[in-house]
Amino acid sequence: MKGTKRIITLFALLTAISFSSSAQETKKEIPLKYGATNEGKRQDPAMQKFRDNRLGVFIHWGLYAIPGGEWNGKVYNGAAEWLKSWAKVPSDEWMQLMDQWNPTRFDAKKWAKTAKEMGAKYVKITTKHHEGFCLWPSKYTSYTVANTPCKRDLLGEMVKAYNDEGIDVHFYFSVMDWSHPDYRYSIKSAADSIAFSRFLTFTDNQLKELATRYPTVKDFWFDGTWDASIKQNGWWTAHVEQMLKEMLPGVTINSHLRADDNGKRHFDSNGRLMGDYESGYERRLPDPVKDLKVTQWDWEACMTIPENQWGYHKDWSLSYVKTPIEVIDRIVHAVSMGGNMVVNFGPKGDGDFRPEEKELATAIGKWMERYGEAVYACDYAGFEKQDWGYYTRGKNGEVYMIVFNQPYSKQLIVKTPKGVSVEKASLMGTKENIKVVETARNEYNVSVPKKNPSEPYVIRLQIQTNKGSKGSYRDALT
Ligand code: H76
Repeated sequence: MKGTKRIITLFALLTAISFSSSAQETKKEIPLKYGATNEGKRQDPAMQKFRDNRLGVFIHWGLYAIPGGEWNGKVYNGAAEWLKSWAKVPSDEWMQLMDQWNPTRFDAKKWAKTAKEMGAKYVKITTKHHEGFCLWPSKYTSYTVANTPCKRDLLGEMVKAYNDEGIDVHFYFSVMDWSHPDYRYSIKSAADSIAFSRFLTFTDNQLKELATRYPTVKDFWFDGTWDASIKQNGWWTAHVEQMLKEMLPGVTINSHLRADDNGKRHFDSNGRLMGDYESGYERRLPDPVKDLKVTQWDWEACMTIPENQWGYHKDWSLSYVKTPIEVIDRIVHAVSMGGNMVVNFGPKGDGDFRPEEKELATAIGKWMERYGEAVYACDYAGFEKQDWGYYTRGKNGEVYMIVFNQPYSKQLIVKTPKGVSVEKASLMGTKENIKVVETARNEYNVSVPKKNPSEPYVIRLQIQTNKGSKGSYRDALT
C-alpha cells in the first residue's frame, strides 16, 4: 500500500515537472528586471476597495481654466488643458496666468458634496498637469498656488473635504512637465541624459512631497509618460512604483506609469500587466463581446462629457456633449466588464462648476441612488451579452440586468451559462416580481416591467448554479 502510494506521488510529481517545463518552453519567458510585479489581480483590502468603488470623478483644474480654450482672441477646438501647446505659448508667458489665479468661488466642501450626491466613491485630482502648475505649495518649483494671489493649499483643502465626505482621493500626476527646463522628450546626448536625471530627481521629490503631505491618498494615476525619454528609463518607472508602495502601504498605481526594460508600456515584454490596474481606456471602452480578455485584470476607464475636453473650455458647442443616460450607459458598460469609470469635470478659473456639469452630476446621482446596487462592488457576470443592455454580478452571486434598450417584443432574452438557471426576477426599487419563462435550453424570456419605467432600469435575477434547464430539449440535427 505504502509503496503504491509513493509511486503515485512520484508519478504526480514527474507529471507536474514535465508539465511546467513544457509550459515554460512554449511561453519563452523574457527575463526582466523592471517588468510586472503582481501575478494576477491584487486581492488585498486596499485593492478591493479600489475595485468596489467603481464610480469616480476626475477633476482637471489648472491655469488652463482661466483662458478656457481662448488665446489672443482665437478659440481653439482642441482640449483646453493643451491650449499652451495649440497656441504655442512660451512657458514664462503662460505662467503669467498665475497672477490671475484667484478662485474666489472655490469651496472644497461644495465640490465634495457634489461628488457625493453624484454617487462617486472617489475623486482623481490633477495635482499637476502637463503645464507644470502645482495645486499644492511644492518646495521644488515656483510654479505653485503659493505664488498666486490665492496662496492657499488648494489640494490640501480638497483632500480634507473629500475625505470628510468618505470619498477616496486619488492623485493625477503628469510626469511630462512643460515648465521644467530639464524635461526631455528623448535622450539623444550625454547632456540630455544629465538634464533628464536631474528631472527624474525633481519628480521623485515632488512625489515624495505629495505622499508625505497627504498620506490619505489612495492612488497615483500617472499621465504624460509616453515619451521616448521615459521608455528609455523603464527602471525609473519601476522605482517610482516601489517608492510609493513603500511610503504608502496599499496605494494603487495605474499601468500608464510603467515601462519595462525594453520600453514596453502598460503590459511588459511577457504580456503581464504592470502597475495594479490597466488605465488605457481613455474616452473609449472595450467591446463587450470581443474584448472580454479585460475581465482578467483590474482596469479603470475615464471619459470626458464633451468629445474631448478635460480642462474648462468656454465653448462646449464645438463638439458633441453626452447626455446623462449616455454617461450612465458608459459607467455600467465598464462595470459589466469588471472595470471602474471616472467621469471628468473641468471647473472654471473662479472655482465654480459650469451649470451643464452640475445638472449632469445631479442626474447621475438620482439614477445611482436608485440603481447603484447594480454598480458598486459589482463585477463581470459571465453571461452572454444581449442587445437590451448589460449584466453585472453582485457579491452574493445575484445577477443584475441593466436595461438601456426597451424591446417592442416586451421580452428580454437571457441566455445562461451551462448549469445555471434563472429562478426569479424582480424590478429593483419596487416590490414587482417579473415574469420569467424558460423558452429553450438555457434560454429565458424575462418580461419588461408592467409600467414602462421610462429610464434605464434594473432587473435583479435570482439564479441557481449546478442546475440544468427544467425541460428536456433536443438539439436540431443539421
Ligand atoms: C492626452 C492627454 C491627457 N490625458 C487625459 C487624462 C487628460 O489629462 C489629457 O490632457
